[in-house]
Amino acid sequence: MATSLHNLSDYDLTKVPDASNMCFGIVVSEWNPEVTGALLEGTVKTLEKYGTLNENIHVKTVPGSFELVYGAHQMILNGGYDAVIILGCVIRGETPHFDYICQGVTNGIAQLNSKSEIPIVYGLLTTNDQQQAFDRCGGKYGNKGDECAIVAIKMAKF
Ligand code: DLZ
Repeated sequence: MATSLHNLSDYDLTKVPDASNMCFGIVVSEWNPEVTGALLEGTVKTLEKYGTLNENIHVKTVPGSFELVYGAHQMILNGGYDAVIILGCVIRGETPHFDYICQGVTNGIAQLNSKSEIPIVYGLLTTNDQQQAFDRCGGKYGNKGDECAIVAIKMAKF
């Protein structure tokens, strides 16, 4: 979770492995595109910063965050990736729908992670409003995309 004490884009540069021989799959949700676009930009930029070739970063889109689980599963089945990253943003509305989507995605990704041979990195922003999302996709709390890229590199090396 991002707080004033923890910026999503802050990490120890010396502890990030070289990613030049790594290949990553990214699944991005089309809902809240101004947020998920910024998450994707941060993820790709940080993967490339540590050496991943652009041609080894494969991006697929899905209609909404609920479809991220299916998208990640398909990428795993396709093979060839060192890790798969999911990126989405669910913003609380007036109905309990928010809770069902967040729970569905979180449980689905956790289940996939426990049986998959490659790690899946959880880049789902779950916020009460749009401003909280903007604060976490390149705003005052950094970019969760940066965090996901670093986690993916570290977990690929694990
Ligand atoms: C339906 C819905 C709603 C209300 N809100 C969001 C959201 O804030 N973020 C998001 O990524 N997706 C949302 N969706 C779409 C669902 O994730 C899903 O695509 C549909 O329920 C169809 O399965």
